[in-house]
Amino acid sequence: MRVVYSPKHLLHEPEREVQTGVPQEPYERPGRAEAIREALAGGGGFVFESLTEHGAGPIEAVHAPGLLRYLETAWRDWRAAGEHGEMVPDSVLHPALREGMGPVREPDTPEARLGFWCYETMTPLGPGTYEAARSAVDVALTAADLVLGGERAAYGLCRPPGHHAPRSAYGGYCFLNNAAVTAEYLVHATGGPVAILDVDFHHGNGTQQIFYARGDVLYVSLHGDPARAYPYFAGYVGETGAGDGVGATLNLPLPAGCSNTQYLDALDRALAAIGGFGGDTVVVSLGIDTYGRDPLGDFALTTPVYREVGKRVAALGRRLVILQEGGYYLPALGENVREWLRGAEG
Ligand code: SP5
Ligand code: ZN
Repeated sequence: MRVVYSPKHLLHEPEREVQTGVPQEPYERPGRAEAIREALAGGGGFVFESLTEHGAGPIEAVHAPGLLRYLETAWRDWRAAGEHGEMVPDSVLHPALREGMGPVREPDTPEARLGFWCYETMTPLGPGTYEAARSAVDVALTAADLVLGGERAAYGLCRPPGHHAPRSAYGGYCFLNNAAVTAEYLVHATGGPVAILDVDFHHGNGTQQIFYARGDVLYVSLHGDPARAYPYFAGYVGETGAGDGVGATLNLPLPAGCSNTQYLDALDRALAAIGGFGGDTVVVSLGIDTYGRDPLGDFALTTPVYREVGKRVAALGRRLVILQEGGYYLPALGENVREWLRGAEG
């Protein structure tokens, strides 16, 4: 299988992440993508490709132009205002703050703009973040190009990940929604509908939000129940889409301790929904934080299940654009990704 990788992800190097007020070593760190790269380079017939630049157009097709402009200028303006450390907001735009008062416009000062665009404290923005986030989108779109060019499946080693970024905000270690940009790009390129299968441990609230009222992009996710797991405020069963998108969102929340068998049963439900939806291309948001030892997940999956998951997804008979999302247990991350991809090759 072709693998798209760029060393530009190394430019995003968080120093810490603040979880419930406690600063700690970042889980989302450069070593993640390097562990995956090393595992895939170590055998299994993976062929590495570098990225092709696609410009801002495909990004602005799903994100607010203001978000992209903000990410591009944020670090420079922060420094110009005399700040030094990486950027974490002290105040975010909670919807209740302006309940009944209509929208607020983007403020002018660096700290106010930060709380306007970023929705939590675990996703610091640093000097190289923007360039890395742009490279992750280009990695994803280059993988899509390989599939449009005739490959049955291709893998984009995206970092930073993307599925928590909605149209007009960033968070959840995600700045630009690589999978959403790619799905929209594929809708335009193929003229047909596109399905997204999100198997990261966390619900892809950003991807769901972007396509919630769209009937031509199906979003299906298996994840830890948001009643206990990040992102808490999206991913419930009752969320099935709005307007033209009614029926084009399917959430399958799963319990703590979820076993391989329970997981594969839920996967079969997800695949049945995708099979019943049109289109010939599926974007996979591939998170490996479902692994039993992952520090951010609470499922009990073991390494052999990943090959089986890849195999069942490939059995759909659709073209696959597989994009990396989460996965934080480095000793097994590369092997688990490799098993998934080998399964997907059939
Ligand atoms: C792409 C991806 O996998 N993003 C995951 C973002 C989740 N961030 C960590 C959430 C941690 C929840 N808080 C734990 C409380 C510890 N006191
Ligand atoms: Zn995740």
